[in-house]
Amino acid sequence: MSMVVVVAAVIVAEGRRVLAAQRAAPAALAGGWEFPGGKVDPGESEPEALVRECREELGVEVAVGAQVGGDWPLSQGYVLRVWLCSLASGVPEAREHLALRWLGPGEYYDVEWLGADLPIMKTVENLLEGD
Ligand code: DCM
Repeated sequence: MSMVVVVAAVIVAEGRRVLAAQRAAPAALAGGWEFPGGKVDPGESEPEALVRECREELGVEVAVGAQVGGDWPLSQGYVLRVWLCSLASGVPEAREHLALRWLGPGEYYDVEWLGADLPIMKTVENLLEGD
């Protein structure tokens, strides 16, 4: 069975802040918070998809850094792959999300993370603590 790859960006800014985005759709996920991203298009590399999705959804250019873990489970037939990113230019705006929030240390769990994203937040917290 071929898996659909979804990529997501953990955009990290000064002060160990990470960008969380509140989904607008579908209804089952709306209101939940995620690391922004989306499906890889045919012929596109995963980092290319990450850059494109951040451009489309947030209006920013990102630089892709280290991958966070391997394959994160999503719903059946989907797998999530995640990278740390930094902002190369622009200020994120919610073009497709309901809202955006920068979360600093002590705030990482102030949003209702989607089930797939919560363990990623935990791993990222550990990574950033070690910096
Ligand atoms: N998804 C998720 N967490 C993310 C990114 C995506 O749980 N950080 C899920 C939501 C959708 C699927 O992946 O079920 C495809 O995402 P999208 O609709 O954004 O392409």
